[in-house]
Amino acid sequence: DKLQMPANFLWGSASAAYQIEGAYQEDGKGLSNWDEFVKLPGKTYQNSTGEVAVDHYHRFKEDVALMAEMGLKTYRFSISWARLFPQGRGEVNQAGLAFYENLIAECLAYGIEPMVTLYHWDIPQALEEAYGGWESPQVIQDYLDYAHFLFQHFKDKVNYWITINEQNIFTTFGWMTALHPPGKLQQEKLFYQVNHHVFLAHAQAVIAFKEIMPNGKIGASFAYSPSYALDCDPKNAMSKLDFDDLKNFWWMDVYAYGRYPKSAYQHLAKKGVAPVVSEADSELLVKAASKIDFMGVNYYQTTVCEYNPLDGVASTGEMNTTGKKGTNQISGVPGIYKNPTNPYLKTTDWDWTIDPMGLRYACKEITSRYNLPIIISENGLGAFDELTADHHIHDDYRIDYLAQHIKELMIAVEEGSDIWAYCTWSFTDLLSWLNGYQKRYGFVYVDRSESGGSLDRYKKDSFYWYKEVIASNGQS
Ligand code: BGP
Repeated sequence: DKLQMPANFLWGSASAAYQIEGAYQEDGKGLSNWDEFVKLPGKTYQNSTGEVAVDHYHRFKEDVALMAEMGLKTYRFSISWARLFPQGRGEVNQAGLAFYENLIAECLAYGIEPMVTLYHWDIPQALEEAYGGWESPQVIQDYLDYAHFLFQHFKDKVNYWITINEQNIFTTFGWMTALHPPGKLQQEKLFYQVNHHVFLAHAQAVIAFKEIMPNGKIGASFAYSPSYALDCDPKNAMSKLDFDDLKNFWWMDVYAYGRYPKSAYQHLAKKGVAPVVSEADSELLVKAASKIDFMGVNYYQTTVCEYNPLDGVASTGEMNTTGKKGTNQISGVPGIYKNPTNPYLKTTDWDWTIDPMGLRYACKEITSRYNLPIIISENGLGAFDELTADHHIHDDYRIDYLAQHIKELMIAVEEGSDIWAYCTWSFTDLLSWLNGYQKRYGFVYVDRSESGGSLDRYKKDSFYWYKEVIASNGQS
């Protein structure tokens, strides 16, 4: 029997406001933390910024027309909080709102289901300055007001909502490895406190949402990197268990159950860095967990776990941002785990493992642990693409990557996972946060480099291929 996707399966593609829109100071938009962060030299590859990005703000009609030509069923994008609320709160900026109204109308006109991410890493700078952004519990009310406004405004138009994109990544990079704003290093206690605020903001939004749109669908998108124990040495198996509690279940358990994994919490409490969880917090988190509709999964790679002695490697989380293989650092926490390379897997030029079966693993794990439907909200291959003289991009490597992942996803469905959507990262090429414009993910090539470009769009070979995948519901 051939593998099959459900008839109403949402084949999609994803993006995020800062990486695509540009127009960073237009029509009354306020600045975000990222607008400020990229001004600091050396933070991004060749100091690339999203000031212009791929100018989606002005070219969204052209981009959505390309989506329609491809037959895309859903388009996942994020809203720039500071475009809507330049001060982070208060009066809505009508011109900013009009952009999203038009974008959503354009999608709906072509029968493309909009999937909206409320927060994809760009917090209004005004809130950073007012009270330190996510570091203060004040952010919870402001995020809720922002979310509430959007739920009310788009309740008849948007069915799918994602509260927070990759909470684990933006908090780790922001407060542990200093790679993202606010650029803090090893602030472990603050890191867990910030996360607690994000969880509470997410939970408040979920509860508010269900009152406004009882039939709408809401969840968070988690960057899930499933882990494998290096081997059957019990020490390594234990390191995998601890790794999962600290790096995966710490987030997914809160979304799905409303509580932190117990042994990880105890470990962090002993260290004096666990967040304080009041009874009211607990109630709120449990209530929200009972109301989420799906687990959003951004899947790129898997991890290997090996026991790490007390005097072992302590990583700062340095990353390969050049696309020159082999510049990745081994990460680890002394006394708990380290993450050696996986000899069975190939890697991308940015040293990310390529593991299609890991996607099936992720789905099965979530299905058995949480019994929730799943939306794959991101998956894709970052690569150098070459535009030929006659304007083609022969990205057979991307086709190969996506085809293998889709096949594993279909097996996951066969094996019992309830998967609603598959969004590739990304539709057009766009800014990679730390890796500039040379690391490309799109079906549509955008002529731009760190220094600029015509911004013209060209369909890659993968564009025509995915179009067939959608038309045949995964059969080809
Ligand atoms: C995810 C983010 C996306 C996107 C993607 C690719 O973590 O949610 O915004 O950037 O990763 O990552 P990168 O751009 O680092 O290659």
